[in-house]
Amino acid sequence: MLKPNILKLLNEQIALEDYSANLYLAMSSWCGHQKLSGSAKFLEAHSDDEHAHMRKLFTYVNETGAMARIGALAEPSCEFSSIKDVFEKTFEHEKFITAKINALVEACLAEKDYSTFNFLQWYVAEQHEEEHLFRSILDMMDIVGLDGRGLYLVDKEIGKMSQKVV
Ligand code: OFO
Repeated sequence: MLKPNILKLLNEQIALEDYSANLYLAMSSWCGHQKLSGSAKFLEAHSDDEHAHMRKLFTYVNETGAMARIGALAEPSCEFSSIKDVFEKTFEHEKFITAKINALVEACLAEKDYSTFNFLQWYVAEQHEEEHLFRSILDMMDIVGLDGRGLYLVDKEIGKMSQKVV
């Protein structure tokens, strides 16, 4: 049985993963509008991954006998100054999500909720992967550059990374 504070944090995380899915979909839309089809495809696939992260939490909470809640979501921004701006924001967002997962893990330890602690280890590993993924995209932009041909190549490479990771 989940303690009330753990249930509250898990339900907040459900909303955050759902928000992440919408944020990446909004970013995909912006990229598509800029004719950056590789980035649009990648971010759309990543939005699906975030939705899967949300569903995984949803299932876990309901399996414990508690009730998963679907909270209201803020509208994500769809205004970006450049492709670099988009991916800097994805990286910042993932660092924010990592901090939220870490806070959940710490709360589980404080409450001696080892089952939820164990469940959350998947998210701990996932956040490592996601921060690495977005950092590597930013590194590629710095190395290749984003002028003319560079932008074309970077977008194409990002498109190749769009296979599902979940
Ligand atoms: Fe992008 O990560 Fe979910 O959890």
